[in-house]
Amino acid sequence: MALTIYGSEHSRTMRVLWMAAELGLDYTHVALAFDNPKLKTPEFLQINPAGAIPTIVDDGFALSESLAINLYLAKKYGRSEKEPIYPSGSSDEADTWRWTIWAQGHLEPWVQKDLLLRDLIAAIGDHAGEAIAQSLKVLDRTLADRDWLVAGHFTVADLNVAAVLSPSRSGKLELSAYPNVATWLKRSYDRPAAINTRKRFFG
Ligand SMILES: N[C@@H](CCC(=O)N[C@@H](CS)C(=O)NCC(=O)O)C(=O)O
Repeated sequence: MALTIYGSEHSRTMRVLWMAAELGLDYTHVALAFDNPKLKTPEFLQINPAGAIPTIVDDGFALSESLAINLYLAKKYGRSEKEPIYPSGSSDEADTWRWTIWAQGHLEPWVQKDLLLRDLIAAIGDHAGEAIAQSLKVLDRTLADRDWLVAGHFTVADLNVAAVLSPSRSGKLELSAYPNVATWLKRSYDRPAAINTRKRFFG
């Protein structure tokens, strides 16, 4: 197996680095920043026509989109029989896709805007704040009766949603009204693979 992960740890690539650690994968890390001109060279555009990170090449197979990469890696390399990181069974699998698509489609756009456009929020009203509150309410309600989102144990669904709410983002959100989200996020980021990946790349 030869896996290369392209993308700086100061980007969405961090969620892929976390997944690689959960899976105990060896990989080559090419830490290109989001504004590195190499992303727009013909060589890089061949592996990701969007010229963005993260991108991986796994035994010659190129894939982009961070959450899709995590689904792929979890499905291909998740080995645990007891608590597979890529859940078995079509309903748990579908629920995992659901949480991933939800994180990408509903949560991330507003978390991202909240981060990047904080100074413009006054101009667009508090729509971002309201949209994030709605999503956090959904997540908090879901986590009221469980420790993990799917299958009764930590899965790629938790990793993908927690990664969208990474400390650099969620640290700027007021989570006191969402205690289940706060404890679940802590539980997720207290995992050895999360701690070790953050330590490895952020010191
Ligand atoms: N939805 C994509 C977003 C990829 C993305 O926008 N990556 C940023 C860095 S986090 C980037 O490479 N920006 C440079 C560009 O798009 O030119 C994912 O989750 O991977």
